[in-house]
Amino acid sequence: MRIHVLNGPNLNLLGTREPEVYGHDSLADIESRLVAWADARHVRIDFRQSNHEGVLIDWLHEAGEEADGVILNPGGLTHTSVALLDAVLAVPVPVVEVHLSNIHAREEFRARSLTARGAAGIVAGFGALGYELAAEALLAILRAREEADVD
Ligand code: CA2
Repeated sequence: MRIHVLNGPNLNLLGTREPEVYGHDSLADIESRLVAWADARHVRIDFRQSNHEGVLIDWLHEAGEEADGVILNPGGLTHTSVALLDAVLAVPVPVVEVHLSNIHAREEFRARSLTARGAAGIVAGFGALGYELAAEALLAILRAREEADVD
């Protein structure tokens, strides 16, 4: 199983500011935790971050060809990007959206996720643990699909 984990704008700053909202972990800490989770399950993780919408779109297209599933934290683009939603909808593999913070318990504009319309599901509000929960959900979806294919 190969999971591509794509992180959007400003998530490279994690751990430096707003720890009360996003926690103390850096993105590198989150990656290490997720890779440890994945190693124990023979899952391969490709973990990336970009501040650029077009790069994230290219990576989603790439994941559609190379990965079995995607975990996506679109950052602020969650609430604004129709182009990113279109890319999520175009990807033939399941995408699970993750947010460190509970976007429903914050400013009103964060409660709406455009990208979630194309996602298999979303995980929000559990900090770094959310990435493992998203991976767990993705694995369950992929295994269920495998079983359905075998039958
Ligand atoms: O909760 C999440 O994971 C978000 O996707 C994070 C985005 C925010 O725009 C979304 O509404 C929810 C922002 C990430 C910015 O992270 C920073 C971390 C430290 C300092 C500055 C920004």
